[in-house]
Amino acid sequence: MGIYEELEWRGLIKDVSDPSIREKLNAGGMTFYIGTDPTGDSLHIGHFSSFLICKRLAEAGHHPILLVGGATGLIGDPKPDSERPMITREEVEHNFNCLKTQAEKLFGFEVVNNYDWSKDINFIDFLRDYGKFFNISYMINKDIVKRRLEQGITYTEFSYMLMQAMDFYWLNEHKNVTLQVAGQDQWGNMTAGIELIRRKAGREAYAFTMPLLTKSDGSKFGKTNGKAIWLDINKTNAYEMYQFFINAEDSKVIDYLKFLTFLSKEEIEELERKNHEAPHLREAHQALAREVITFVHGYEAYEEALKISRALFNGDIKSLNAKEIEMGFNDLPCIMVDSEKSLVDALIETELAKSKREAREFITNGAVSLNGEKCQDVEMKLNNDLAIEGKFIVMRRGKKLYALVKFQ
Ligand code: 629
Repeated sequence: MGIYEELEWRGLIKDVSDPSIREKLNAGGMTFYIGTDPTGDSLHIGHFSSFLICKRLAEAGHHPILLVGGATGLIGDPKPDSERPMITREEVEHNFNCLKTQAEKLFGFEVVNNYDWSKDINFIDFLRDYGKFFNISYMINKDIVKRRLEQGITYTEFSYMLMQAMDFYWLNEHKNVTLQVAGQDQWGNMTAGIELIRRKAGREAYAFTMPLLTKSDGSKFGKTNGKAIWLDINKTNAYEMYQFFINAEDSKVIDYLKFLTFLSKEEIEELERKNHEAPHLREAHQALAREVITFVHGYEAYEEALKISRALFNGDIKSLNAKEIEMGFNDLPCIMVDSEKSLVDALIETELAKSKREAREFITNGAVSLNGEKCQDVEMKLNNDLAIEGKFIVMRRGKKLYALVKFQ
């Protein structure tokens, strides 16, 4: 199986600009690039799924370049539905630095910035040297532009495809880049680049797209309750990432393994069998969480996430240290306490109980536990003597409702 066939098996090939790409990918030795705009201060799981292609192609003997768009980030790639709000230069620069550091650390490949070669092109040169190669009818026939023409699109965003085309041209001229890879939403921008290289330099360049990862209902993959899964551990901790993958849909978990991990065809087929025969063991989900978290945050972070999730599952809160408690309960109702608070008040303030009467009832019925131990004392006072490392008391009401009491 060549790399092309492997990518095909993983479901990673959507559109190809030319059928000869199969041979070219299997032969190795191409320099290629994939780009992202610094619209935020961290990559997320959506970026991750497309950026992994760098490693896959590098392992097959190609040379990757990652582009972070310090110039294109100032303009904004048109979204299908509406114009993007402009972000400040300072913000773009800050985001650029964050993404560059993150991408280098994760993938270890060369990172370039299109601001370096775009910033000095003046408007007259731009129109004479690049604008002449683009026919307006070609530009307005691009899917994204066509969709935007009705609600409106500014000249600024309309020009975006030329900037990305100029990047491909520049990288082709200066770094011998002959291939661009991206998610399927980038097809129009990439083919504009191929066109520019062909007309302006008379050379052939190539592109292929990968499908975007989706959930079974067709919606975007990579969010839980509207929150993105970030690769920055300070924005999404390893335990949250673990929960995200462990809860992936059964019908999609094999697709995700193919997209997001380097497990081999044999290993994934084995997991597919297990997922069929013994779905309750969730081995495929485990493998998915393990592989992605280990890649992004390292094996120790994965083990920590696993430990937290086991402790929470078994109600064994006391086996966790303060840092692990904080990770595991990041999303929960939390109250700060200076020195002491009655358990009854704490239950009300965290909304685990609606009234004093209800709170007392829960306590006497044995429905309340503190750090995993049942507490039936209605006069109970919470203070940092009870807290893990003097910092946290985890309150639980019933089977599933948790809240955190944090001491200053
Ligand atoms: C200049 C800018 C280039 C080449 C690419 C770019 C960025 C590109 C873009 N990419 C998306 C992004 O930045 O907007 N115009 O969020 C995103 N990408 C990864 C995948 C994608 C794409 O980073 O390609 O398809 C989604 O995962 O939307 O010279």
